[in-house]
Amino acid sequence: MTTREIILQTLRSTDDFVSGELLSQQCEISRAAVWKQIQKLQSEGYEIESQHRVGYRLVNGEDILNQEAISRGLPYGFLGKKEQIFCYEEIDSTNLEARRLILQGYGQGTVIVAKHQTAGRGRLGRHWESPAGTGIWFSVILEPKVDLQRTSQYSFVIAVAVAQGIRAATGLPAQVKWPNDILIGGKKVCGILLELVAEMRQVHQLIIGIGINANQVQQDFPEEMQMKATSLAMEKGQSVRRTKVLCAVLQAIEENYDLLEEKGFDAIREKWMELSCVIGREVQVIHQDKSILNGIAVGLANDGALQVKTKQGMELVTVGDVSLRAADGSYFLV
Ligand code: BT5
Repeated sequence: MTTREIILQTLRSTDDFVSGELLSQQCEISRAAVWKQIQKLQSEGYEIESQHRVGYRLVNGEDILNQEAISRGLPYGFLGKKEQIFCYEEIDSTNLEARRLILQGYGQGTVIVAKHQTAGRGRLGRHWESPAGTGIWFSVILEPKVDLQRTSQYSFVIAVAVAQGIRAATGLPAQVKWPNDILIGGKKVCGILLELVAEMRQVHQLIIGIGINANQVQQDFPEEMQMKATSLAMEKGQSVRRTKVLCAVLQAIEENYDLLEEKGFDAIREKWMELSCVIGREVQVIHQDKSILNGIAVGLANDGALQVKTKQGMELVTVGDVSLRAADGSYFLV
């Protein structure tokens, strides 16, 4: 291990201060040399607090979203190999960057992360709030060997993975809402945007854009969003380590991607149903600002359509946004 690695490992092992003396003994270098290494780490973005006569402390642990920290947090697999992780301070949209990287030859497993998006996008050209430093804004490029019809199944793979990743990293009860929003306590904590690079019937790449609200406080959201949006920190009551959440989600994407290939959509559907906040609930489906359907959500079809039991019979919903009926009888669209 290099000196740098020993210092980082020691700082990471505790939330408390570590004395310069201890670090100098462990690295077998002088305390002045330790201080130099600390300054170098700080210049790379590690937030290290130093206190005279006390020592050094890594603030907010791993919350630095860089290539090294992310690749270290991932088990060896096809997703996020070190040379396929791109991190930006600021970018227009990680999905747009994914497109540009595809033109340069990048593919399966590439991960693009930005601390700030200037043109973050939702579905149907909607705007996605992506302020600097507080969220986890990223895209993943996948190249599944499937025809166009089956690609929608991947949006459920991703929704399940994001909910599981958030649960694993934070313990928060994240739920999925059709088609692929992630909610906690009925508020949106994450949105997913799936885009295709395809020809006629053949899918070349899936670009999966994921925006997770991590450390925002309520006032960080525009006023009109404050009732509907939340962040992991708001739910947890303390800030979260973005790298930890990101790595947990990436790991879950890989596991569920493999699960779909090995066991088929039934296995994913089962998990989605367990994590869903719509199944068994009265829902209203809104499309182009109009309510098109009311009924009880009962399941998920093979193509990802939501099965809704209405007075007229079973309907399959393939477009639109789902709102849930609240106790007072009103419908609430997140
Ligand atoms: C989505 O769209 O939920 C997909 C969002 C995907 C964002 C990621 S970030 C990384 C990648 N790069 C991108 O450019 N995009 C992806 P949709 O279901 O259309 O929801 C959009 C609506 O959610 C907006 O009209 C707002 O009402 C609301 N919204 C916007 N920003 C939000 C935020 N940060 N948190 C919660 N709600 C938000």
